[in-house]
Formats: sequence, C-alpha cells, structure tokens
Amino acid sequence: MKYQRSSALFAEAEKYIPGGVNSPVRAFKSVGGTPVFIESAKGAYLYDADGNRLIDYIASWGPMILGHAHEPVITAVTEKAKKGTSFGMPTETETEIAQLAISMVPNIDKIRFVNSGTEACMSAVRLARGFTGREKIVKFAGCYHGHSDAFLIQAGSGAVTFGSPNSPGVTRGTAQDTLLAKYNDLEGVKELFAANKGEIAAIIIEPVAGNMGCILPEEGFLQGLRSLCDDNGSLLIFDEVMTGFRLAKGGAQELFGIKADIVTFGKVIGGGLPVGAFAARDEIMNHLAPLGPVYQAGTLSGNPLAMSAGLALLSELNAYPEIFKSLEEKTLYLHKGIARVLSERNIPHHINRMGSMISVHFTDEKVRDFSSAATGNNERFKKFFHGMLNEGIHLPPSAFESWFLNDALSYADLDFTISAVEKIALSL
Ligand code: HOZ
Repeated sequence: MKYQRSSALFAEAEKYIPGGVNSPVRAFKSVGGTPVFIESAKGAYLYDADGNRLIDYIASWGPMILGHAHEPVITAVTEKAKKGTSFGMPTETETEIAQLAISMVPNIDKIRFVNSGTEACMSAVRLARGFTGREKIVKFAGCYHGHSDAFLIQAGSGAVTFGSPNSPGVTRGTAQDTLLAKYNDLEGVKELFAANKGEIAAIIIEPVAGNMGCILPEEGFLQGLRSLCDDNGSLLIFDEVMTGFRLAKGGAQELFGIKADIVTFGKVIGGGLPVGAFAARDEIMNHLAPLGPVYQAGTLSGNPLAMSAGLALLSELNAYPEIFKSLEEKTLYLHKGIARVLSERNIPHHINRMGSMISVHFTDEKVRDFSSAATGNNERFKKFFHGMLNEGIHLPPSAFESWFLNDALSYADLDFTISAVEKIALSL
C-alpha cells in the first residue's frame, strides 16, 4: 500500500503542530515512518488520504466499540447539532445519560461529566484527597491515567513509548505524593501502606491495564487492593476509561465482582466525542462543588453533542448486552489465529486478552507488569506493525498499547488479519 499523501500531509502538519500530531501516541516515532492521515471511517474500516481502506484495531483508542460512524450515534449528534452546540447551562440529555450510566454500572449513585479521561482521573484523585483529608496516592508502573501531573510518574502509553515516563515539568512535591507500585504485586502495595500509615488517600488502577499493552490482574490482586483500602481508610479508584462499557455493561467492577469507591470513564461513554466522567456513591460525590468543598468545573462539560453521542451508544450497549459476548468471541478467534501462526513459525510471543482488549508481546516471558512488558522485542514489533500496515491493517503504533476490537469487524476481517500475519511472519 502507498502512503504518499499521508507523508506529505504529515510534513505540512509538522510545521505547525509539535511532532505533527495533537497527541503523541498518534506519531509513529517508536515504529518509524509517518502516521496515516484519515479522511473518513465506517464500521470496521478507516479510509485514508491515499485512498487506502484499512482494517482498524485502534477504534479511536477505544470509543468506537460498535464501529465507526455508527448510525444511531450519527443521527443523535446531527439532530442535536441543529439545536445549538453548547449552552453552558443544564440540559435534559445530561440527566438521561447520567441515569442510564448509573443503571448500568454497579455501586455508583452519582456521576459528573467532564471532557476527557485525563480530567476524570485528575478530578477523581482530588475528590479522594478531599474526602479522606490525605495527600498520597498509589499508582502502578506502566499504568496511564491521563497526562495530569500526579500520573506522569512511571506512566505507560505514549509517556513510555517516547521515553518520558517521568515527565519534566512535574514538580518534586507532586511526584513525592505519588507512590509507585508494580502491577500484580500485592506485597509491594502492602509495604507502601505500612510505610505511609494514615497518609494514603487512594489507590488508582486500571483494573485491566491497557497502557503497557493489555495486562490482566492476577487472581486475588484486585480483591487484595480492595481489602487494603478497607483496612486503611483509603479509597479504591478504578480507572475504567478503557474498560468501562467495554468489558461488560458494568465494566471491570461487574466482570470481577469488585466494588471500587470511585470509577472513572472516558472513551466509550462519549460515543466518539470528547467525554470523560467520574462516579461514586452519594457520600463521596456529595463532597463535590456545588454540594461540597471539592472544586471541579468545565465550560464544555456535559456538552449537548457529546452527551447525545454517549447516550446513543450506551443505549445500544444497554439494549443489546450480547454485544459484549460477540466482541469477546471475535477477540478470542483473533487471539487463537495469531497465536497459531506465531507458534508455527517459532516466534517467541505472549498474547494477553480480556474481552475485546488484546495485545501481542514479542517475548517468551509471561507479561504481567511493566517490566515483563518491556522485555518485548521492539525491532520485531516494528516489523510486525509495518508489515500489517502494508497489508491494510492498522494496529496501535506501539507495543505499549492495547488493541481494541469493534463489533463491526466481521469474521472475514479477522481471517484477513490472521492471513496477513501468516504472510508477514517469515520476515519477522
Ligand atoms: N489513552 C490512549 C491510549 N493509551 C491514548 C490516547 C492518547 O494519548 O491520545
């Protein structure tokens, strides 16, 4: 496939936008080459500036769970836009999506909408600090909770892809309130609690991590964190920006049967428009302004277009919960197909999968935390990524990202993907 026009567009973009992109993960810096510029998308496919059709495993980094330009979402947004795009005043649609989200997710009474997952996590931590009167938080190496200061300590996603897991610009004071643990290492978290008695406001975790590739919580790990929080008066924050409304109607809380104190959302909840949210029981949410003293606000929060897109998408997921099963079956099919090809060619690999999240790591180690994810052979990943792109398949351009399947993908698309792996495997 040819990507000449994309390359030219990128060269032009680089003159005016740092790195030519508005979010670093879009750049191909760690895999080489230039990003593909998209003109449109429908269902499982992206159509780029060179006229190529690509099978999409990024799904806008998660939101497009039912595929691109999904009709009910497009209709809802179009109709809403005709009535005005922003008022900075309340609308009924905000209450409708709040009611629906609360009915789908366990253990939450109130929800506040913001504009991104970053904002949601940043606000959740402020709320946890305000609620507990404590300052420290625990986060896990390789987890990414957006780009607010407190989280750019051993962060995953683009932060690690581009070699800045601890970003310059984060003050020492902020960094020292973020305690770092290893994913799946309950003992390590216990030690942090012992060393910081009465000081930890919250643990924040991606219950299934998606920002160092896809990493699954091991048996007892999330439950152990729940008990530690209970025993120490700390809050458990599930960052469900990726997993919320994707792994199940009620996200990871439902899937693992574990109650978090605060849950954050993004991606699917906005139906492809910029939306984040955080939610909790009344006793916690009532600490937020204007009811309580913890301040949080936003001009475009609860924007009518964004709310109508999210409402349309959540309504579908609520009405047809079999979608989650269908997505899981498709992802399993892809997993088995790719694993078969890589095993036949004796290519060391480890594939992690949960629901419709999956990632391929070119290592023979079991990938269970950031350091095992980092053992992946990046040269091989680069060849894999470009080989697949050349076959018309767009994967995330970093081994430290999860792939997201969408339900518009057909089994023919999955077979095509598996045969592309077969085709390029010899050159890996
Ligand atoms: N949270 C997304 C996946 N790591 C990336 C979104 C972005 O940084 O652009």
